[in-house]
Amino acid sequence: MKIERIELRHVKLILVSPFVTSMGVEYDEEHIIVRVDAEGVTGWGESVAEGTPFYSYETVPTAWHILTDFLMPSVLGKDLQNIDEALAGYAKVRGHMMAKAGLEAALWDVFAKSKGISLSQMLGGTRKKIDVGVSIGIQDSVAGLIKKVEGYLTEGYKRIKIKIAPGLDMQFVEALRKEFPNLMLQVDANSAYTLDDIELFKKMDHYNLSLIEQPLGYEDIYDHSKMQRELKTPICLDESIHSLDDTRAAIELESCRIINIKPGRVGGYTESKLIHDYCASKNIPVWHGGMLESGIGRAGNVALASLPNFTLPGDISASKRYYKTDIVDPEFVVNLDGTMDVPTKPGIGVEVNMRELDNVTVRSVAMKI
Ligand code: OSB
Ligand code: MG
Repeated sequence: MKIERIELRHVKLILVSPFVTSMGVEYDEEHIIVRVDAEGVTGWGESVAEGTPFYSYETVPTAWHILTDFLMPSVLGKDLQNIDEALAGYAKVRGHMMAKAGLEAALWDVFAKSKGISLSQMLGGTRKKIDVGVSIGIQDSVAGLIKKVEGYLTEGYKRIKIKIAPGLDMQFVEALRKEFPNLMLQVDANSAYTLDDIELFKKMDHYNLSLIEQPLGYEDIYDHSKMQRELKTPICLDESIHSLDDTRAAIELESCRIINIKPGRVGGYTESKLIHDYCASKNIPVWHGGMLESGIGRAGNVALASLPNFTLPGDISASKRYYKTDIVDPEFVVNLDGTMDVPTKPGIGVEVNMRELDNVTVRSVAMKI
């Protein structure tokens, strides 16, 4: 495929409600939409670098810089036979996983569409529907949280994840477990704790949580191994895992028993698949994380989550849980049985709603041959 044109759009989507985590409050989500045109085929991807460097060091401006100055020039004008050729072209760029993943996603969409197959099929997906959960930000009150959870359970979601932060943790876990004894429940700390908080996690160990996500340092693997040793509940790593090598280190050190895969955090679908396959070989379940994506990124997440070792429900929720209007057609919906359909049409399998995309675009740039 001859790569003829690449366009970036800095988009800003307003969340339906503020998302509160140990990292701060988000009212809107800024990402980069990547469009690649090749031989009459248009592919779409989303870079999940955010407006702030709080989850990751990457931001929209750093990803924009890496994309326009290094990644886009390395593929533009090339006649690519496959995705690996594109990756080889920018292999010497270190880090900047979110920038890389946005471009790689658009290229996967181009190749899948050119072959007339769905992205799920091209990635090796085996499921027609995926199990989905919802990630709930820190609420003002326990009563408010219970109400939110009730609403999501009525919509069908299979499991609930709540964000926690020091002082905003046990009361929520205790109340939810009391109210919903059989609920599939997990917590995400986004690196807000240290090993000094071990007693708190030993208490949490009695509440039958499915997992505890990223309690310790955002680059840490070693301290998590010390904490995991003290707990029955599986630790799941998110922030600390950027590659297959990180995954191998974490599993060999027994730092976690579950891995959260986000293509943006590991540099794209190719690395995600390597991590997925390695975890499968070690009997480590994986699940698909989320970065409050628009429907473009979500479509890719749903396709990736259709691979066989994604055995736990993902942070992949309906479009309306995030945004009043999504930028794809049809929007993503959750079935009453807590599943989401994997698109079957070629590539990402949904159309981009150009009017809505224009509405949320803050700036754009295009490079042509
Ligand atoms: O830690 O999983 C996280 C959103 C932004 C940044 C980090 C995280 C999250 C979420 C939201 O938990 C998951 C979703 O997209 O629904
Ligand atoms: Mg997380």
